[in-house]
Formats: sequence, C-alpha cells, structure tokens
Amino acid sequence: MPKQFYITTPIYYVNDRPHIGHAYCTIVADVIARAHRLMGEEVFFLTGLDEHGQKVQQAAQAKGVTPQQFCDEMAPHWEQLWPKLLISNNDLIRTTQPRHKHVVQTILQKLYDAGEIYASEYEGWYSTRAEQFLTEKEMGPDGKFPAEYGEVTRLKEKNYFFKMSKYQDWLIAHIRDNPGFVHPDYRRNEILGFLQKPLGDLCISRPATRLAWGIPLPFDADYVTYVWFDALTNYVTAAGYGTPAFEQNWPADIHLIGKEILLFHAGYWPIMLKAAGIPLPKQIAAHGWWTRDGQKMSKSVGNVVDPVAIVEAWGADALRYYLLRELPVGSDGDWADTNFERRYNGELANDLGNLVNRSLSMINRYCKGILPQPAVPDPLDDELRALAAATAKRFPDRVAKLELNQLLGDIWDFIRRCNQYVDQCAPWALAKDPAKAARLGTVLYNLAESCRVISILLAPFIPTTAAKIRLQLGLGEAPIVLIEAQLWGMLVSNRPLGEIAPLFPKKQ
Ligand code: ME8
Repeated sequence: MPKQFYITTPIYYVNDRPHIGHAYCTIVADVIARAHRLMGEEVFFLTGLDEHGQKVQQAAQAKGVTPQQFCDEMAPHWEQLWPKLLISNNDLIRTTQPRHKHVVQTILQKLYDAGEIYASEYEGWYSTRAEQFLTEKEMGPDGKFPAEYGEVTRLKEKNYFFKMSKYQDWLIAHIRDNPGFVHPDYRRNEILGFLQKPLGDLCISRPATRLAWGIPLPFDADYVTYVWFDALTNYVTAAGYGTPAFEQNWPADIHLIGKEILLFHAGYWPIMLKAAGIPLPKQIAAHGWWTRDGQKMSKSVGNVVDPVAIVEAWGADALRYYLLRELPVGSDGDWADTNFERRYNGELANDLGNLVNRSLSMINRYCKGILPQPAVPDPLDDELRALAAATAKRFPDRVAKLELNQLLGDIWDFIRRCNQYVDQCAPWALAKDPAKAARLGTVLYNLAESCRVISILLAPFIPTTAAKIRLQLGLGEAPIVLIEAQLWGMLVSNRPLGEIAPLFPKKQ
C-alpha cells in the first residue's frame, strides 16, 4: 500500500466553544485534504480534542460532574460542528481515548528506559489558589504577586524532565537543512531566531495530588503527564503507532497549526520524535490569527464570530470561500462583515454564479436544454481553452506550496475570462441569425466546458457548489479527478442539462 497523505489540525481544547479561528484552521486543512484526494492521493485527515488538564478538572468540579463526563458533554459541540463546515476528516482523536493513553505511556516508557527522562527538584513561587507555579512575569512592579493569586509560598516539587536541550543543535541543523520544514519562511526564521537561546529541558509531569486529570506516568504513578507529551503525541496515536498501519500513515505530511503553537510543533515535537526514534513530520505549517474589525476576539467583548451563525445565514461554501480567499496561509486576517458580504455578492454571486447561470440558461433558451456540439472554432476559443488548461496545470504546484488564496485567484481569473468571452461572443446576437447557429452552439459548448473545468478546480474549496454545477451540467455525482480539468471536450453533446437554479442567491 502506498503511503497516505497525512494532514492534521491542532487538537482543540474541549472546554472552549469553537469559534471562527478553530473553523479557519480546520477548513484550511480540509481544503488541502480534498485537493490531494482530487489529485488521486489517498488522504488521512485528522482533527481532534485536547481533553486533559487543570481547566477541565476545575470546570468539571464546578459543575459537579467527573472530568470525563464533562469532556463527553463538551465534545459534541466540536464533533457536530465539523459536518456543518463540510469537513472531511477521516478520524477525530480525543486524548481521553484508551488508544491514546496506551501510546503516550509506551513512548514515555521507551524514553525513560533510554535515559532521556530524569527526575529533578524544582523550587519556585506557588499559588495554591491558581494551583500553579508563578514566575517573574506574573510579579507586579512592587515585587509582589497580584491579589488574585491568593497566598503565594515557596514550594519545592519533584518532577520529571525530558532531556530536550541536548538536541538543540541537531534541531537547528534540521531546520536549516530542510527549508520546507517550517512554512511560511518568515516563521522558519522566527523559530531559528528563538533557537539561538538555550532551550532547556522540558518539565513533563505534575504530581497527581495537584493535577489528577492526566495520563499517569508509566514509571511513577504518583505523577501525570503534563500538556505537551500528551497533546503532541496524538498525531502518532491516530496514525496507529505500534501497529502495521503506522508505516502507511506516518510521517505526517503537514501539521497545520496556528502561529502561537509553532515552538511546540517545530521545536519540542521534532525533538520528542527524534529521541523516540520516530521519523519527523515533513512540514509544520503555521497559519495566522483572525481578529474582528481590528480587535482580538473575546467572549467578554462579545465580538466572537460564530461559524455556525455564518453557515446558517450564508451557507458553508460562502464561509469556506471567504476564509480561504481573504489571505495567504500564514498571514493574519481581520473579519469584517462588510468585506464578507462584498466577496459573497461580487465574487460568488456575480462572477461565478452569473457565469454558470447565464451560460446554462442560454443553452436552455437557444438549444432547448440540450448541450450543442462544438462545430465552428475561433481563436477566442483557443485562448479560453489554453487558460483553462494552464489554470488546471498550475493547481498541484499551488497546493504543494500552500498558495491556496493564489489558487483561488487563478480560478477567478479564468471565471472572469469566461464572462468576458460571453460578452465578446454575444450569443444573444448570434441567436438572431440562423446562419450563425453552429457558431452559437460552439460558444455555448465552450461555456459549458468551462463550467465543468471550474467545478473540478473549485471542488476542494466549495464542494457543495461544485457538485451543484455538475448536476446542472447534467453530470452525475461520480468522484472527480484533477486530470479531467486538464482535458478539454469531456462533456458529451446532444445530452440534456440538469435543472438550473441560481448558485448564490443575492442578499441585500
Ligand atoms: O492550543 N485565529 O488548542 P486551542 C486563527 N490544545 N486561529 C485560531 C484563533 C484565531 N483567533 N484562535 C484559535 C491548543 N485558533 C492546544 C493545541 S496541538 C497538539 C494542542 C486555532 O483550542 C489555531 O489553529 O487553543 C490555534 O493553533 C488553535 O486554534 C488552538 O486551539
């Protein structure tokens, strides 16, 4: 079996309510997954939930339920969101699943046996109220900790540490030698800059007396795994670490993440894998952060964009299109309702919707809904066809470079060229002259063919619309492949179209 293309999103904290930022990351990953399937690859697309830790433990306590019950109540908010956004994930991992606990413990034991993990005493300022160690960052200018931390005392605590620092030079060399390892380039430079400072060893445990809601260390049951060893390991758990499937899934091709967790993914994670003798992922791709109207989104300000509300009002395709079109993978984005509406009305309803609608309506009107035959060519047709082929040919490279907004730009250049072709050829004028019937048929055939090509290229981005276009063209629901966008003339003439309806109803 050939290796699958494996793409992951971060595992989201189960205690949060999903917002547009989580939706964004998962949609970008979905577009990449669908694009690779379109190119004929087997794809394994993973998303998931991060369920351990103090916040979950405290929230469960406050509600009077067990942490597991709390997770089970929260998980559906996430599990039910993904189908609404048309996410085609193959798996959804939850870190409380037995498969994950088993893999985390196996890897920890392996590292412990290899001498990569050691116990050490840590001494610091500890807030019992916040149940955490405090550092100078939390200290006020008066040298005191803010009142919200309650009583702060010196505390000595034994913990387990992972020997991360010894791999620092190796990691720097790996990032230098593999330019594609961190995407985009400016994030690669950022991580290299960060690695100029010593990394230090990583504290990987918490005493179970202080944090009960975690995976117990296999070599010391008085401790649980703290944060990153638990969370990051999800990517190998879901790939089937320790089973024959692992070979087929691992290494991951892309870990797509938000920019704030880059260090953990491009720093800690490769070192953890290296120490455990597991091959490294091929790429860590960090996307930017969304704000709303220039402001950070937060529950207290009440300016959080709810992806479900957008889907209910505008449809999932409109949301997916906007998020992908608005910015390159890597840049920060700012959500503004007016901008969203402008793109919906201008690009989806006008450019794309009108092209499909007027092309197919003219076939209805002038050819009784039967697809005509191309018979009388013109240099204008060659130009249209060449642009279709060039756009389709560019697709794999755009996807490989994660240039998804530019890819949409290419497709829209073609859509606009098609609209121009309609105006240049003026089928309504040809229809008035019976001597030009054959030319009219050719123009309409070329427009239908263009709509077919567009339906393929857009399928990863706006799958529902792509399928609608194909049904309107009289095509079935069979799976499609990119190659078919590179070929011209696949539509069979003298066959009826499907039922025509506007793709994007205009909204005021
Ligand atoms: O960090 N704009 O989970 P998390 C864009 N459990 N993306 C955003 C965003 C915003 N405003 N807000 C969140 C965690 N995201 C850990 C991860 S992985 C082994 C463990 C997205 O629930 C972005 O992709 O805080 C970010 O990386 C992710 O949500 C963090 O989700």
